[in-house]
Amino acid sequence: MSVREPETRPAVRPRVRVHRFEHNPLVSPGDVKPHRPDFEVIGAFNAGVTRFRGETLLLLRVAERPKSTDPNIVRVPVWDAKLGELRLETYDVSHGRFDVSDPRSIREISPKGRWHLRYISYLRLARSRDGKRFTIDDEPFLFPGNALESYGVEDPRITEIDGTYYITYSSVSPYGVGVGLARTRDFVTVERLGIVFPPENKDVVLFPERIGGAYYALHRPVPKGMGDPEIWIGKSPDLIHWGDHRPLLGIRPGKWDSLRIGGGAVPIRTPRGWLELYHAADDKNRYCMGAVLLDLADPTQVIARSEDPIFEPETEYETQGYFGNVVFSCGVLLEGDTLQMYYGAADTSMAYAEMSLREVLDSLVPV
Ligand code: MAN
Repeated sequence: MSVREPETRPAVRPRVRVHRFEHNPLVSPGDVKPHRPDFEVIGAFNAGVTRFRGETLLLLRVAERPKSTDPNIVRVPVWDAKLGELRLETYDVSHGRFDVSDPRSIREISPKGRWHLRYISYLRLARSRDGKRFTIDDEPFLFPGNALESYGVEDPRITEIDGTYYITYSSVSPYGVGVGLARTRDFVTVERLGIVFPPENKDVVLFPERIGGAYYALHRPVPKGMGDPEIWIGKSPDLIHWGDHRPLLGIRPGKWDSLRIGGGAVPIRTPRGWLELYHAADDKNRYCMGAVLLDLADPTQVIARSEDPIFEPETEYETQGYFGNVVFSCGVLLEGDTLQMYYGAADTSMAYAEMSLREVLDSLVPV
């Protein structure tokens, strides 16, 4: 005889109300001057955010490619560390020898064919007094500068610790995607501290304070063969050397976070725990934002998590673009009860939305 399980109904959770800024996007590719005249800006997105000397700073990921008039010719920009300049690799895609199914990359169809990015990304600052109208710096802030960054630097997160601003970013090259660490105190000069997580890893987010004497980071290794792209947590005495790694948060088959997940914003300390806003893609590569709550004294412990996304691509600037159906936040500020979310939309532009911290916390389901 089989015993029927009692029917478990999910508790009805209040939905989080999201208020998008009416003049979104905040920054579009057309607002950004390319770093050289023969290039065009195709994206200004996935920015890190912080407050600095009374201003809101966005550290934009700017993606540029060489201007082209011939659709059969793809020119791939690569930072040549030996020459100390960009080199353009040219591919004729008219003979069907290349896989161009993903607009972001190109690969020769052969057993040894490697992926190349069709653009190069670098980091550039935008500054604002009101958090909405931004003035973009004329010069890049962090441009690819070594062999481990030769395909670009992407998706920065900024964490302030004791007056120093630490920047983690994807460092993309033929060696794979690793995570670099840099620091600045003035947003004028910047010092690289090297690769802190080797390939393949991305989405590294540093906690803003020591916990029990140690620094903590969320990171996202990409196992090949066994395992999935999921969020891990690691510990460090000095932000450079990382260990005691553990899986923290997994994908959930059949749900909005079924394909891959990664840390998004710098964790926010709340009375109920560390609130982390993370991104996730489903099987259709649709990127949404959700949240997880971690124990204040031991952030390796998950307290609660979003059952449904709290924020998903809906508007035209989120569903259409270089890579559509993407909302991707690398930074959220807290003002009273308001979470101020800056986010990349469709790998094209930067946008802004607000939500209530209390509503987000109330929406989470204990795990
Ligand atoms: C990956 C990264 C992000 C990008 C998303 C969506 O997670 O390359 O930079 O925003 O994919 O394309």
